[in-house]
Amino acid sequence: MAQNISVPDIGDFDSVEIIEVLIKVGDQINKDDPIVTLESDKSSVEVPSPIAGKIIELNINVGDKVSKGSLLAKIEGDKTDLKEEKDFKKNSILAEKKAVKKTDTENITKVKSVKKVLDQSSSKDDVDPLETKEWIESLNAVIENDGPSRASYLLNRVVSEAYTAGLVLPDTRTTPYINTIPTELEVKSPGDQNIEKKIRAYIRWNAAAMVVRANKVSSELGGHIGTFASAATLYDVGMNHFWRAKNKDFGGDLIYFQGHSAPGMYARAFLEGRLSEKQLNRFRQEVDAGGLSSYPHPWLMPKFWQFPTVSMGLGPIMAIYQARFLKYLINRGLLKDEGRKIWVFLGDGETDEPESLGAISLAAREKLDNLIFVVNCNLQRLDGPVRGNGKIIQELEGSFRGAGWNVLKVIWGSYWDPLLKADKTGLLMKRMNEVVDGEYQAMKAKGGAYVREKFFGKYPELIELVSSMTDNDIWKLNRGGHDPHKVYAAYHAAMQHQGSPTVVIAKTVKGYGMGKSGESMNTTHQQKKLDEQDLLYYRDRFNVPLTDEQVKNIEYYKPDENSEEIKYLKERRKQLGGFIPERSSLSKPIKAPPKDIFESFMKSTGDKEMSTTMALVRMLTNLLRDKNVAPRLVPIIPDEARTFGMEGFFRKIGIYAHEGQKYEPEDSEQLSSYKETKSGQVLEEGITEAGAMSSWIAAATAYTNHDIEMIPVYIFYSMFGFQRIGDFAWAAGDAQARGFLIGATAGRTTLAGEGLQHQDGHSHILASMIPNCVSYDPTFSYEMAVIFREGLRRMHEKNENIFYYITAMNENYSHPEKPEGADEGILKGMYLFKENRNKGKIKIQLMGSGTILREAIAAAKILSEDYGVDSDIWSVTSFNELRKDGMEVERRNLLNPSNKKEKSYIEECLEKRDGPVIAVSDYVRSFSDQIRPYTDKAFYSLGTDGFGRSDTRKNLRKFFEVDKEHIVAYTLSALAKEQLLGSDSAEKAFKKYNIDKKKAFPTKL
Ligand SMILES: Cc1ncc(C[n+]2csc(CCOP(=O)(O)OP(=O)(O)O)c2C)c(N)n1
Ligand SMILES: [Mg+2]
Repeated sequence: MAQNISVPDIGDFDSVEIIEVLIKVGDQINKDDPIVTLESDKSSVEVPSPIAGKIIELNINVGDKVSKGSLLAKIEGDKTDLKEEKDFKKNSILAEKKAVKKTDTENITKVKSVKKVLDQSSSKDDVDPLETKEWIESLNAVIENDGPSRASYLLNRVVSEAYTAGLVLPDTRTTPYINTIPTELEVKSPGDQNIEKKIRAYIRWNAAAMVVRANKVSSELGGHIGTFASAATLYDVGMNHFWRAKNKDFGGDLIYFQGHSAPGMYARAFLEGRLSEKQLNRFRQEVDAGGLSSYPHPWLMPKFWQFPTVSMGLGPIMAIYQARFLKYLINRGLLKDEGRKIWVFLGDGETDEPESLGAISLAAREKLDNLIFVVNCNLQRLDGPVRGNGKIIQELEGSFRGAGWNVLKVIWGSYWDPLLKADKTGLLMKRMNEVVDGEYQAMKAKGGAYVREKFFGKYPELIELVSSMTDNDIWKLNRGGHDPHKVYAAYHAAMQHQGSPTVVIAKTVKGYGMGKSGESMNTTHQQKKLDEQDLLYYRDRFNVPLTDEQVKNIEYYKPDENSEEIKYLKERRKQLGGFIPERSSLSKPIKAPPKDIFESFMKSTGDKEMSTTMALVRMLTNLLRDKNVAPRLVPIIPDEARTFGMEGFFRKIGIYAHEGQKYEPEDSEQLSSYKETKSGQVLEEGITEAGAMSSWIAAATAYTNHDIEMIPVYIFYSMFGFQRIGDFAWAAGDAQARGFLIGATAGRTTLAGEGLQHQDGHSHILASMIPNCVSYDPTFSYEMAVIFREGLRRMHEKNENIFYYITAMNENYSHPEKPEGADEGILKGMYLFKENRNKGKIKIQLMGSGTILREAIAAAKILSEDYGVDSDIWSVTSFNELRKDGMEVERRNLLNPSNKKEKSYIEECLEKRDGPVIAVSDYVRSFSDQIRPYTDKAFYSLGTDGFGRSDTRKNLRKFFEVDKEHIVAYTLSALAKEQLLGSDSAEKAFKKYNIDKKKAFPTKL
């Protein structure tokens, strides 16, 4: 049966133009295949076919204007699809809902086992201990007879009833200051504790020795001993028992190591035989190849480190979005679900960074049970305690529990177990709760007698509790993070947990084992030298089998390859699939799309006006029709899709939502309706630039972390780009990200009304600082197309480790046809756009970038017609790329004084051309000034230095003196300075254009 295909509800638009017809009569098409592309003044959107079938009539042409209801074509539907279509909307929503229901029930956290509640003896607040006892006995009876789930249900019901009755409920954000997992329920480690202890001792020793040796070479080199000393057990348990490496059978767990614990990872790799003694001796001496980087830097050690973490705060948030991106890949069917985990190590001080905790609610909301944080709470930062007056572990527990995480506190080691069991008064737990971190820190610096007096001494019952213990026994009472049993139990529980992310909050001692030279002391963080006595102490503390002489020589310790320790360590890693960390990539390149996908952008748009943002969105729409590229595109938008005219993507490829869509969207009848789906492709990130950038980094490094090449395109307000997330962009360079960053609404005067905080006149300068960031400021759609196509080829087909920053504007204008042979220049950074040869006596070289090129083109016309000044107009697509070339060539010339001088690309372009250079852009002058050294011509630059402000484009360009009138007047003045023209022309022009010479320089306004 034939069916009409009409224009659906397209929102507020009427009479929109058809810019592409994508079908012809006789075509057999699938449901949702695009029929035509419509374009309003702001965005373009495809109209999909409602059913599958054969096109039997076509009723429109390119250029026609259509509105809602206009007939586009007729289709003879395949039978099954006709019915399908009717039920389509209903079904898709229902299906998503069903899927959600299923996962919801799956995710109900099962209470597996629980120990019985102990009847702790009464506290002073207990007015009726007998009654309390009865309540506790009832609870125990339920646990025993009906199981823990029933007990939990009853408690929750009682609490709800109490709330409705107006009772003030207890604060449940935090739990008592003891381990979350009761001793009876701890899963025991299957490892050989004796051997593991020895291995850990050697790693500790070698890590410290490596830092000390480096500082013997030069005290400039630095390094940290105290951090890894506090975290050694936390890492070792993971390495020996939990973290599975990437290999041909498994994708691998991803571990974000705390930046300044790097020495410990090198020390382990040394025992594993992956790093040599020679390499350890080159810690922090990297300039000649073969050294070890100070911190995890994939750029410097590309086969070892995976994640740059040392700028504190970036690791945690990047890891959250990494875990989310892993689920995205799985839900989109691009990766199989292998139960891979993302582990993230961070310091307790590091949690001060807003980025560290800023996305934890997202992790819970997205049910990222593939994510495990380990916060090493050594109670110290750099200068001193983290919260001397408070308790960081409790504070973090509150934040994470509040956000919906599974929290596992690992506070006390096994030596405390008998004491806690014997504490019939409840006073031990009370004391644990009341001591603040500053005191806990001091106790570990001052010894057993001090702990007896200050900790247990507060209550006679507690003094009694430890009366049979020596001071040494008391000193040995360990903290949870140093107890491999407790750590193992927590990691095991974290691995099993489903439905939410887990945080293991472990209590440790900074500088553990360093004794008087830096255990739990405020100066520990900076400690990088240990004298002979300290080293001997450290050796003895961990029983490292080295002679005094060897200790004095700071020798490393590595047992024989056949020793039980090395055999054990290697066997453990073999069982877990290989070594960690290790960086590799098995991804396949994506074949670059055929030329014709971009061909339409090479032609003139005629009278039709559009912005480069629109052109880019159209390119992306076209790319979504390419079978190689389409599934790999990851459009990332920080809730500005409508600003950039990208709402057409919602319906077309869906917004990723792990729970699908549980509601019918308000605009469900419209073509661009807000469609959330589990297999959605768009990452609609909400208002978080840090989050969106973290998503981009996850996608941009998927080629190494997931062995799949992805093409992330993150589009943002350019002003909220590099200057907001500059540190992430730097880390992205380190991580060798591949993808596109699009600074939209770019340029200081192009984004008119928005004002000072929105108008970007410097993002390109910031981009230029990142060595592997390639950046462009194109003016015309064909430039954008050439640049984007080359980006796809270089990054995703040729696998170059670079990323692109491209600015796009929202100013509408018509676009000319690509000049013959311009491609090479567009990519190198400049090409001759036009020559004005009207037999003028004087010549200038006029350079422009972004929309200000258009002012230059207009100025050239005036100069030619009114003043007889001829010009060569250069479209500069990238001052940044030109500078890179200029610098390199200049250096080569300086290194080879006896060779013939090599020419930079700028020189090649300009050498046979006359006249001074006038360079203009919508950015600060230093942007165009960058190329000044690479030409011997007189050089004048105009730019938008100063704070922006809201006004019309015309007024803003006048204010910043980059409009055509200023370009004309300043050019005439420059020609006067160069003695190529009398000064009267310039003076007349200043008058003619009402240029106020008394106006202050814009940076002062
Ligand atoms: C963004 C950032 N700011 C400052 C530093 C310098 N820094 C390195 S370690 C450190 C203290 C870290 O304390 P914590 O997170 O508690 O780690 P610990 O060494 O105690 O495990 C500081 C301030 C940094 N690396 N990154
Ligand atoms: Mg700390």
